[in-house]
Amino acid sequence: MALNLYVFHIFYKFKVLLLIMLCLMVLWATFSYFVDSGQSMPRPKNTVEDFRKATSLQEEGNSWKDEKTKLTAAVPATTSPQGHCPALSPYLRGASKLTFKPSLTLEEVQKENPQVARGRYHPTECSALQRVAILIPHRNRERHLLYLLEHLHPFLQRQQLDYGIYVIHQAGNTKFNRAKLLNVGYLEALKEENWDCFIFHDVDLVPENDFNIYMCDRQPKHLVVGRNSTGYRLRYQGYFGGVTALTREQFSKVNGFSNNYWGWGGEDDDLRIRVEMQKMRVVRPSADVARYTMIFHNRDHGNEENRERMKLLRQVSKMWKTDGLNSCSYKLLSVEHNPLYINITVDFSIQPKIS
Ligand code: UD2
Ligand code: MN
Repeated sequence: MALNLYVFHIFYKFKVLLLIMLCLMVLWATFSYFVDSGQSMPRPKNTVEDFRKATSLQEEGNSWKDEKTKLTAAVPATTSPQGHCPALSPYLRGASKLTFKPSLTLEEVQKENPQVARGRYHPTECSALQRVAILIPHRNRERHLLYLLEHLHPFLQRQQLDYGIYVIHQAGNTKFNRAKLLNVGYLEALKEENWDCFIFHDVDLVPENDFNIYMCDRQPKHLVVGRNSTGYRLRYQGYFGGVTALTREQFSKVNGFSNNYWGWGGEDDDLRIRVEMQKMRVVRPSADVARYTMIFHNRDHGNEENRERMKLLRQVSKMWKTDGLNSCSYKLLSVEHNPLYINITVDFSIQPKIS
């Protein structure tokens, strides 16, 4: 009897153990199923991650999170037929190695861009999110202009933008005035299209990564965090030179650039002060996409350092209302619609130098 009881007890324990093992196996099977299916889920593509980085706006100082959320919500996530283009263009490639062929000609660049006409392009598969005017101040830098056009046209088309490229050419030998040329570009470009966004662009800066999106944001945007010649680091806190993007409203709110900076330097800092005075903040894309190659050059004749610039920079708060878009007078010599860009030629020699 005692033996029977003992055997029964052992058998009972064995059954419980078996049951526990069975439960554990079921649990294990269920767990590994979910882990497996988790792993087999498609991971976001690198490009998508890159884009998130590219569009995650950085600000000097305070948190930008609220604006960032609003911005993300404002752009559609996918392409609808004949609707808006997607926030993330499917044609973006990321970082590219730039080459500058010595024998390149304008005709070759034209051939490479058959869809560009009279300096303009717009995507046909969807309607672009912004109409963007690229304004390039220019004198005596034809080679740089050629390389910029070669790289910029395909770059902007990959971003699915409705864009126009304006080259604002300063005629004659008077001191170069980059800022005033850009004011002229803004005023003249608006005569032929109600552009949403303006990109103020040095002729010698070529973007290296097409995730650096040439669209405007809720705040003025500085697109050059780094360039080859400065080890891809921001030159100084508050630096606003090279390539900037302001909406039509942002630029008109600050009364544009000052017209009084003749020669090299200061005009970019003046614009930053104007922006800050209007309680706007400079934003930048992340450092890994806001990268440029500056084609090597020496200081040009006629663009010598402006020794007045420190004095001018101390007067911005006094001057900005009366010196800018509303006081920009110039002699317009011509507006030519070339295949790859619109060329605006102006003469500043009849303008008295105000300082
Ligand atoms: C820096 C800024 C630039 C501007 C300048 C001071 C960067 C990357 N760029 O450029 O935005 O603030 O300092 O004025 O920090 N240009 C001509 N022909 C000339 C002279 C100038 O076309 O004879 C145009 C051209 O578009 C050029 C731009 O003006 O890229 C700026 O001049 P720069 O390249 O000589 O000056 P840089 O490189 O120091
Ligand atoms: Mn330069």
